[in-house]
Amino acid sequence: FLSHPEELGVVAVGFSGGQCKPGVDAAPSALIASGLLTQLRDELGYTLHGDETVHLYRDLVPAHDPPHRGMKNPRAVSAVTRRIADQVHAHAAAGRLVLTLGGDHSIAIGTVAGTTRAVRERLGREMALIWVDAHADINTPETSGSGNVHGMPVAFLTGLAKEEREDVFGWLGKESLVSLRKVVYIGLRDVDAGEKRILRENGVKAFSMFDIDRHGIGRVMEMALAHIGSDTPIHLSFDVDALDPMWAPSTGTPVRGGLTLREGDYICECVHETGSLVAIDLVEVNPTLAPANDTGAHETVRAGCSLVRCALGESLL
Ligand code: HAR
Ligand code: MN
Ligand code: MN
Ligand code: MN
Repeated sequence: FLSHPEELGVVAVGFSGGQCKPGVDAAPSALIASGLLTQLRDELGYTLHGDETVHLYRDLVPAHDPPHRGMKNPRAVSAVTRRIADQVHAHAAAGRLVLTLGGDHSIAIGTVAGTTRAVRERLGREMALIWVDAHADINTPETSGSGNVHGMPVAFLTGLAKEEREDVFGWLGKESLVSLRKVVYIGLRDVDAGEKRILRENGVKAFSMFDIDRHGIGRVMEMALAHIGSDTPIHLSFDVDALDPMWAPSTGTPVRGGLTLREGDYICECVHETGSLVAIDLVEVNPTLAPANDTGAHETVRAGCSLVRCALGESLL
């Protein structure tokens, strides 16, 4: 689906307004400082587009941003994700693979809107979304208990949550939405009651940690990719908290009982193997949160780099 599969559009997003803990905005710099982009260029052979400067989008964050429908920082998250959508769209429209380094998971409102629009325009087809996460991130503003928008991106991206106001996600048009039938979850283990109801009522394909324990990650990936069907462009949105805190402790909302690093890498390898990957997000790495020991941040960054390299084909012999 890519006219230039060896070209990588990189968007580094230092944004944390979709949740309340500072520090997740420092992730792109930490990932880049640990050598991720150099490895992609020198070892995996990608040509990189876009600069290595980390966008902070400070000019887009309004001084006064009171809650709207319970959402925190609604105008800031809306304006930043709208800008990200344009950045990602420009790379995808040029036929490049797109790598976005977050930031909290609210930024996926921008990344997925950008790719889904480009895929529609360029190929005339619908895109699939693989969401790897401990959380479902499908709260509507009304079902959310926290008001944090990083718990809502899938609801906005599938049209479950709608808003008229242009400055609060009203800019998300039909062309930016993904069908709920084309969303597949992997790694879920902390899903709110309202979210469970949404998943059930809409028959959303979801593989929880229970499914992974029962069938093994190999069989789960077969089923996940079979649901999507071959010949469908895939956007992979990977929340590092899908990994067990043993591997990725430095993240805002760690949940025990998660994926091993090897299972996470395997998910990325399988998606790469399809040849259908058009974009990947890596989000929720927070290098300033290192519970228990000071190697936690380093380990989390290393795990994030490994996931990205696997999705971009490192393991291919
Ligand atoms: N479900 C909870 C909420 O809506 C927590 C969700 C968020 N945490 C994340 N996203 N890291 O995956 O607030
Ligand atoms: Mn080319
Ligand atoms: Mn998430
Ligand atoms: Mn999560």
